Amino acid sequence: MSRLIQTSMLFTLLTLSAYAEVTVQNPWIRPSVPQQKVTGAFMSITSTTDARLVGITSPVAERVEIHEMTMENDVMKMRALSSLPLVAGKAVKLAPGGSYHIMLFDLHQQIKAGDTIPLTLTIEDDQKRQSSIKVKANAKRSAAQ
Ligand SMILES: [Cu+2]
Repeated sequence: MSRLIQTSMLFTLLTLSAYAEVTVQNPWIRPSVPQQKVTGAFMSITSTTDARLVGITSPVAERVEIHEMTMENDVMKMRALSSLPLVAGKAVKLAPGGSYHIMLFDLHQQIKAGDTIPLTLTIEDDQKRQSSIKVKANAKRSAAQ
């Protein structure tokens, strides 16, 4: 087989197996006080192709959940989602007071303002292939700080 054909076949394989490219902007986390066991994390996530955020882990927490806020009988309620859809090219905002946020449970340590907290996001594309993205969330009291 000629080198040219080999190269073009390789290129085709790479193109077919391209994973969703995901960009995370301004990841941040709320500082905690001593003994506090739960805190929230926020960010904006954009995928180049249709995908889903299917899980999050962090070394600082026993469990990390994706939460959705909904209005039920005039009361705001939150529930854990098994996955969060990421529509191609559309930024999904996880923000205080918004539709979605991330919650960390059973914190192993206090999170102090100025800390950098690692989070690993698991993304599943529309062909059910998973990839992970590591982000560092800045501990601060608001998105703007
Ligand atoms: Cu929550």
